[in-house]
Amino acid sequence: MIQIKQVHSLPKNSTACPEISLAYLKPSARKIGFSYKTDMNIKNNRGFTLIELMVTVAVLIVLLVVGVPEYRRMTENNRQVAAINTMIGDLNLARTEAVKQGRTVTLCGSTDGATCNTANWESGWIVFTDLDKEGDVDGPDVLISRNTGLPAGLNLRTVGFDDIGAFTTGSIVQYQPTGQPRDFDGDNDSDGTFQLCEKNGDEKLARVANVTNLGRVAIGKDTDGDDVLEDVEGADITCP
Ligand SMILES: [Ca+2]
Ligand SMILES: [Ca+2]
Ligand SMILES: [Ca+2]
Ligand SMILES: [Ca+2]
Repeated sequence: MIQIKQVHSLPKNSTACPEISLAYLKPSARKIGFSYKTDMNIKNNRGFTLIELMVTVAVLIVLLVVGVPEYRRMTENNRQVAAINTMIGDLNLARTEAVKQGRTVTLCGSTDGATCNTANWESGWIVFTDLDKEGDVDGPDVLISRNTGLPAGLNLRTVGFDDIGAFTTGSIVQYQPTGQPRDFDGDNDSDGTFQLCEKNGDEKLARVANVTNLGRVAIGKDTDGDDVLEDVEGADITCP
């Protein structure tokens, strides 16, 4: 412990504090004080030891190995949920408008926002009142909703719905004023499934929206516990 026993005399009436005024210390004491301060600086500014550096790098590697895939999976999951929820929203909208307006409402894959021209729903789709049921926005028909396409890396396709007229299989669903999907071939079976898949084709990552014969929409379930959701008929879906 450093004790300063000797100081120069202070001028009379001085208010300076001898304990902090180095100018009044003897040169030897000033030297000791300077040395102490320098030691503190050295202690505060010392760098990492090799072990500390290795521990830090190891922690960073663990964070990257564990955290990056988890973050990517969470991002993909959010993207899938948003996409299938958008489709479910438009299915419910189409059904509601068909019942409310008492006319057919068509929902179909569309790349141009005006015509039914694709079964690849990830490229976009439209919802519109369709008085003549011909799958085109003409006469009194009104465009109700339009989706311009899903993020890259996703497929959205249908299975099970009736093939309607000359349209490409799986490209069109028509809601009747009863709220049911149109039964084009009269076999009292008009349900179907929308399945959202990653383009890598992994069924375990897919999302499913099932449309019943009554027109109700429900999220697909996995009743057999194999991590693959099932379509409206109860079969595991298959990604394209
Ligand atoms: Ca029409
Ligand atoms: Ca049918
Ligand atoms: Ca069916
Ligand atoms: Ca299953």
